[in-house]
Parts: sequence; C-alpha cells; structure tokens
Amino acid sequence: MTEDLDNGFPSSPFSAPKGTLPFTGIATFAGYPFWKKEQRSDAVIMGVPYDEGTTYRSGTRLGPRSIRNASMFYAYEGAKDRFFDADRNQWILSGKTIADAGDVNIEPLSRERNWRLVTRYGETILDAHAIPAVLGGDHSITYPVVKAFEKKRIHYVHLDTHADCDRIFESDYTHGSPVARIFEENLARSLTLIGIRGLTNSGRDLAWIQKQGARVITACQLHRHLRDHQALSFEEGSYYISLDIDFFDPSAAPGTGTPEPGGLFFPDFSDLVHNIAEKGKIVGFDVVEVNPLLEGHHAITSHLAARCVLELLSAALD
Ligand SMILES: [Mn+2]
Repeated sequence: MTEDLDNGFPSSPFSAPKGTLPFTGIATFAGYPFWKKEQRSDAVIMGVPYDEGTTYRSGTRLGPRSIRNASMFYAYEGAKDRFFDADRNQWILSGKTIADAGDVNIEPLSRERNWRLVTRYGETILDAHAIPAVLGGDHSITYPVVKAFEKKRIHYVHLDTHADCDRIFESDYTHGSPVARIFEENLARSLTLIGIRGLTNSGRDLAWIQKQGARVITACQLHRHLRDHQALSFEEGSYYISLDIDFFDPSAAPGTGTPEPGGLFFPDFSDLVHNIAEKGKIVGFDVVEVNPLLEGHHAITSHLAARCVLELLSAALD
C-alpha cells in the first residue's frame, strides 16, 4: 500500500508529452503542464477517480480521465494570451500558471485511506499557495477535499439538484451526504445550496439543513432571479464552490447518475460564478458526478465539465 503523493507521470526522452493539436499527446487538463511542487502555480488540477459513494448508477471513477480528454479541445500550443472569451470580449487566464497534478492514487474498498490521501493532496496544493481545482469522482469526495480547507473558514457553495444532506445510511459518507458532513464537522462558515429541484430530495433533510442556517436557492428561484444581483449577492470572504454536474439540465449534461429535469444551463452557471467572484475570493472548487459511461461517445457532459473548470479558474484567477 502506497500513501506517497508521487503522481507517477512519465518523462519522455523524445519530446514534450503533448503535441500541438488537441488529439495528440498525453492528456493533461487543457494541455497544461504536469505539476512540479517547487514551481509556483496559481492553480493545480487534481483528479479523484472514486465512485464508491454512489447510491444509484456508478461510473464517475472515469470522470477525471474523461474530463481531461474533453479539455484537450482547449489545448493549443503557444497561446500566451490563453483564451479569448467571445461572450465577455476579453482574454481570460492570461499569464496564469496552471498545472495538473494527476490523480489521487485510489485503492478499492479503502475509503479511510483514500480520503486521507484526498485531504493530503488538497493540503499539499494549498501549502504551495495554489488553488486546488478538483475533478471527481462522485460527490462524496467533496467532504475530504473541503477538510483540507479547515483553517481557511470558507463559505461553501453547493451547486446541485440535491441538497446532499442524507443521514439515512449507517455509513453517512455517500455522495448524498457531503453537505451534512461539512455542516456537522463545522468545516464552513456558511452554506449556500443553489439549483435544488425535483422529486429526489428528502423534504425532511432539506428542512433540517435550512434550520441549521443554510441558504437554499431552488432552480426555479434561480431561473427567475439570476440577474437580480440583490437576490443573489454574496458577502466578502473565501469561497469553495462544489459543482455537481446534475446542476445542469439533463439535456445539457446527460452523463450523470441522477439526472432531474428543470436544470440550469452554462450561461446561468457563468453568471453565477462571476457573481460570487465580484466580492468573494474563490479559493478552491470541484466538478463532480460526471459519468462517461452514461453519455456515449458524444462526451458532451465531459466537454461541459471541462468548460466549467475553465470558467471557475477564470472567476478565481482573473
Ligand atoms: Mn451532489
């Protein structure tokens, strides 16, 4: 059993591990270089290919690899001013140093060990003064990631169809429980749940988390009030954003285990994260619940997830 943090990336005697076109070379996130701890980075990508917390259709262990593959669509060599955002009419992520640390070295049926490593990987990235950008994995991994932020007293923002505060199983560590874990271990100074909808939330748990002070904004409220800044203002402070891909409408993100109609779309998400970044400082985030086994060869969910990671990086760093 290894518990070291070596990411095991190969070094090639031939050339850089990536070519000039999106379909060439070894896929790192958007073609960014492998992370070397001694190099200063603004943000570091880390994959957590773990899905033993799922309560329905598993397969999100394949999420990090699929998101990296899709993200290579955005990998063009030699682009110094990294991406031109035509919607916002500006360059984004210019001059920002971003690197990919690879995946947490998961072992089967070793939850405690795996999650200890997830927290340590997160702490290692934070100790290097970089923002951890996490690719899931199922939503259970958010709790050990957020544990790495314990000293930062973050505001936690949960973008999801579900409130994820199940307290029904003997193991309360499923992908339906991270919000309950974060609350009960007092890991966040505030909880905001956005995009909640549909028939698969427990009314009792939703009422419970609101009683504990969580702010809940349903998908319907978001559809109506997204551009009303007063209705959706965020105070100053450090923010951790957890994006469950089922926040989006299933027509935009079919590759996920628990789809629910009535979801949001990318422009809503973009407005929302930039809204948070207006006053708040995004210090870490995850994108979870992408299940490539459920989306066929189109990979639109993985492409959406990759784009969301870039949007979150831009909101955090630009
Ligand atoms: Mn979730």
